[in-house]
Amino acid sequence: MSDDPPSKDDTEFATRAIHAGQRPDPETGAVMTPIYASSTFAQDGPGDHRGYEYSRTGNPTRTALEDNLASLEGGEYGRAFASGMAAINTVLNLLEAGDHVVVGEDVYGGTHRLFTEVYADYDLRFSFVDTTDPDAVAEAVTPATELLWIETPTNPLLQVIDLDAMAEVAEAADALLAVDNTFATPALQRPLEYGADIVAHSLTKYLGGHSDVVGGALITDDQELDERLGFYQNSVGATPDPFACFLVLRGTKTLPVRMERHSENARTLAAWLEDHPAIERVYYPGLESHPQHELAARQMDAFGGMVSFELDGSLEATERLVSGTEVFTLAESLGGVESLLEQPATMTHAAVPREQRLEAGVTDGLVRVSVGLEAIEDLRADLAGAIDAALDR
Ligand code: P1T
Repeated sequence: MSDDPPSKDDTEFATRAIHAGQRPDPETGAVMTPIYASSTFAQDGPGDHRGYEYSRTGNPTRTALEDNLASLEGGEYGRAFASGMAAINTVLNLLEAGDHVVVGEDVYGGTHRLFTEVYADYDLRFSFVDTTDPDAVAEAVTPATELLWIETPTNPLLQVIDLDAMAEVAEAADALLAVDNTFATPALQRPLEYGADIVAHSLTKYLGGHSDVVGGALITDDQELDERLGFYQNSVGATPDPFACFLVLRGTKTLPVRMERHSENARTLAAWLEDHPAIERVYYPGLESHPQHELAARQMDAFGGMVSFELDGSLEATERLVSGTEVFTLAESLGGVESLLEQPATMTHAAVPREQRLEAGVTDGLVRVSVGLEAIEDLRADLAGAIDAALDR
């Protein structure tokens, strides 16, 4: 047996969260990766550089983040972007006019908008389908299908999509499978293990974890695909600055610990909501009543921090509820240490046409909560008070 310390690439997830892509600065010993606030890099001769030329193309702080994210997703290659939408946009850059994309009908409203209001004008075609039904997904495939785009769990209905089944459909269609893993994070689910070609993230959420940075990422195992993504990353230029990369790197160090507590708090809150007489329906993959609970238990290491529910009351009562909390803040976004709540119909999914939104199950009375790391007793008491006040009880 060798006495050598284990290579950091072979270590467990919690260790890689802290160390992957990083090492003490060789010159100064700085333990934290420096914020390389430099737009350009000196060359020793024309074209003779030390790995970096210009910060849109590459920056050492960004490289540390990209390597860290790739390691956490179990992939070879990571690319960081200025936002989640910039990352998603880059996947669509791979397509050509006339190509067809099969998309889950329950996806982030901004993703829906990018597909239908930007890329439809470039003659890309989209079919929105119920991705909980692999047969429906297979039936939506046409000879022009080049991409299958899914989220799991979905935003905001927390549907869980069978990654094995999606990889099978994508392979049979000779199409790429891209999975937006923002809600689960690699701490709970690693889509590349199931055969996904690309994993997408909004780093703004759990990976950043502190609601203080906007960013995005793409991870793949395929070198050629990574090179194509890198070409668009550099050509389009929606890249993150080194300070944003530093903040996300700081966030990923505590990701496993945070996800454990987010999941614990969310599970307790979801179970309490399910028993509450004023709550019509609760969406949380950790509840046994969730239609894909068994799949979630198989595919995820824990059930995450997002819960949605429907109040047994009017649209006005729902608006009073989301406006009436004190610990939960009424705001878009998710995945920070603090608890947030919002009404998807008027906020995160307002860009989805009403009829399509209702068809997908995103009702006017739906409330989405991002369960933070506060004491669960305070979260429960806050929601209980807001529900009573909203219903005038
Ligand atoms: O906001 P941005 O970093 O550009 O990420 C977009 C995005 C992509 N994918 C998913 C699953 C998302 O939830 C988001 C952003 N979502 C919100 C802002 C929200 O409140 O749902």
